Amino acid sequence: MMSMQVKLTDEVANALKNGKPVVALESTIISHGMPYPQNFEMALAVEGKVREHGAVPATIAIIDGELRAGLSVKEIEAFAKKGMQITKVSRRDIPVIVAQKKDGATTVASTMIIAELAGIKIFATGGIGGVHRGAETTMDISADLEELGQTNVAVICAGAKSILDIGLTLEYLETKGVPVLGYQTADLPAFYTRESGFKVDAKIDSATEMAAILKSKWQLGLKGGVVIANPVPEAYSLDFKEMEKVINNALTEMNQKGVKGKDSTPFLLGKVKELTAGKSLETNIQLVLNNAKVAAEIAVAMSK
Ligand code: PSU
Ligand code: MN
Repeated sequence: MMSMQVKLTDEVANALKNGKPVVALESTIISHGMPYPQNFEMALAVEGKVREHGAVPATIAIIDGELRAGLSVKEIEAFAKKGMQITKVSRRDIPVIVAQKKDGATTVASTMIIAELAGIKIFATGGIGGVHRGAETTMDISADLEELGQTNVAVICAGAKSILDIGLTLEYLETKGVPVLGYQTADLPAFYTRESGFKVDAKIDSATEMAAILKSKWQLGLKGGVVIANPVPEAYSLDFKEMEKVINNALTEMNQKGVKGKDSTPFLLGKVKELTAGKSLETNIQLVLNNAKVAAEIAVAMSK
């Protein structure tokens, strides 16, 4: 089911045509999630990691209004260098950016949409968006969750950052019928840490079993995505209590400054990075690499 609506590189097109494993990667994490040049190095290292584990990477973005799966090194570099100047694009923003022939960095939601159009089932990233703390009054709930409820792509992530209300995020995913599976863990990781105090729906121990679950879901016509939570490697995990303090400070400053809407997540990510003096950046990079590896293994298992 390849689509004319997404422009693919030859490498990605050939892999999809021949049923070879492909892993989608997002571009908001490049332009809005990390500073240059670490974001550029990370994006290339993640592609390398996917290849090392037997799959073809397809970094997803919108360039000159075209939906793209598979970018050149030059294009990745441009997204890394331009950073916040590139529009952060979620589901609602796609038609504007396409019609106006602009560039867009895709979030989890819009990367899932483009991956599905291209015929890619497996997607690796850092963390998903979710229900924000205080959502009872702000109604700030990431479009990523709605997308997970309706688009058939599995997202391998390190859980949800505790800038979010993780308990409410899990409730929302349950309502939408989205399985939250732990890769070799019963604990839901909280991005920087291996535990959040919450449990996943099921602990799954191998890529082969993960692939079998994804196939069952979609063969049964159960529409929607799957969250595959893969904890940050022990050596890079940060202290939970310390991160709570940092996050509370970031949230206080956000509320004081009146930051909201689509600026909320990038603001909090930037603050956390600043308040941990860059220590969180290394953790962020390492967990994305680890997710790329597991995603490639699951994509390989799916293709068998
Ligand atoms: N969480 C992270 N790093 C990120 C993001 C989330 O730890 O880079 C990005 C992803 O692209 C995600 C988006 O899809 O932020 C969610 O933004 P919002 O909350 O505005 O939906
Ligand atoms: Mn939001």
